[in-house]
Parts: sequence; structure tokens; C-alpha cells
Amino acid sequence: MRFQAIIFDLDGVICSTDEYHFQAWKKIADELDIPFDRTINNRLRGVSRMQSLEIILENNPGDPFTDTEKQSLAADKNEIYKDLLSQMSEKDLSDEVRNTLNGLRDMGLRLAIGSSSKNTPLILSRIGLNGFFDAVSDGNNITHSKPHPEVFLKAAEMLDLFPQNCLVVEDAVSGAEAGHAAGMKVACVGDAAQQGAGDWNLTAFSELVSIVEG
Ligand code: B16
Ligand code: MG
Repeated sequence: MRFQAIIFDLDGVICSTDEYHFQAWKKIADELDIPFDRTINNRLRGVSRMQSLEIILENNPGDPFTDTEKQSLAADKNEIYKDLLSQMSEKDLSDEVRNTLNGLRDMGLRLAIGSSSKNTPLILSRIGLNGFFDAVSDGNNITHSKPHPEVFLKAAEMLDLFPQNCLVVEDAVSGAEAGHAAGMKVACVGDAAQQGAGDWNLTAFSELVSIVEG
């Protein structure tokens, strides 16, 4: 087999929480009269909460915000986002993703999460994947978010594997850059696949099986 482990991004790969990030930021931007659309939203994929806010504020027509005001806006966004997450259940894990994850595990691969999100534990428990992964590296154990490779290097370290034996799966261009900077091959889905950012650009999650078979 071509790899010993797969490190999955969470938002936009395992589940569609990327849409909830968009809705929550949209509400904050609308309240501030700042233009925000799905094209700008694609730049927020994989980057931290505070960096996402900075990207949104590039279009702020008014006076600059203080650091305290920015912290408060990010906290407000997270409350809206967590409210949206509270509606999630095991039904939000698609059959395709569930079956593919189980198939990859049956093939002997180790499976990990590499996400910039501090809400990773909450999301994994809502979709019924708490305890499923062999390692979880997320926004709570990193100091640099994607495109920095830290989150993926920490996941490989937790698995006790060399980076070159790990495949990253990403929906964000910043995440694909992070995987490559970590010395890993990258398979992309969604926006990053459309941008051609991966070594493989998938149209279906289940294509991962043939990639690892080589
Ligand atoms: P939080 P991923 C990332 O998760 C999201 O793509 C990105 O939009 C978000 O800003 C970031 O997590 C931080 O999320 O506010 O929950 O800590 O795609 O790396 O799984
Ligand atoms: Mg993502």
C-alpha cells in the first residue's frame, strides 16, 4: 500500500460544517455592513478563527476595530457557530464518508484528524466519531494554523509515523499547502480540488480507496 495513515481535515472533508462557518460569519458581517460572500468565504477555509476575522475585516468600510472588539466579534461568531453545531447528529455523517472510513480502516490504514478548529472535539462527538480516530490534532494543540504544517506534523508524531507515509485529505487550498509543507502527499475535495491544489483532486470521497491501493 502507498501510505500507512490518512490524516483528514474535518470541516469540509468529514462533515459539512464549512457551511455553518459561512452562515455564522455572514451574520456577523451583515450586522457590521461588511460585504461577505462565498468567494471570500473560500479564503477562510482551514485558517484560524482570528485570521478569518482579519480576512473579513479587509472589506470593513468603517473605522478599524480594537483588539478587544475583535476578540468580542470572534467570540460572538463562535456562539452562533456552536448554536448551528448543536443541531448536528450522526445523520450529518454521510454514508459515503462513513463507509469509506470503515473500508480504509479494514485495509489496515491508521486514520487521524488534522483540523484548525478548536471545536473539533464537539463536532466529532455530535457526528458519532468520538474515539474513532487513532490521533486527533486540532486547533487546541497548535500555535500556527494552516498553511503552516504544524497540525499535520503533530498528527504524524502522534501516530509515530514519518510524514512521507501519511496522506492528507483537504478541502482548503491553505490546507493542501500545509500538507505539502509537512512533506506529505495531498488528496483534495471540494474547493481545493476545483483549484487543482492536490496531488489528487477528487470528485468523490470514496476515490480515496483506489488512491491508497496505488
Ligand atoms: P474554529 P478545518 C477550520 O477547520 C475551518 O476550515 C476554518 O474555516 C475555521 O476558521 C477554523 O477551522 C477554526 O475553527 O473557529 O471552530 O476554531 O477545515 O481545518 O477542519
Ligand atoms: Mg476544511
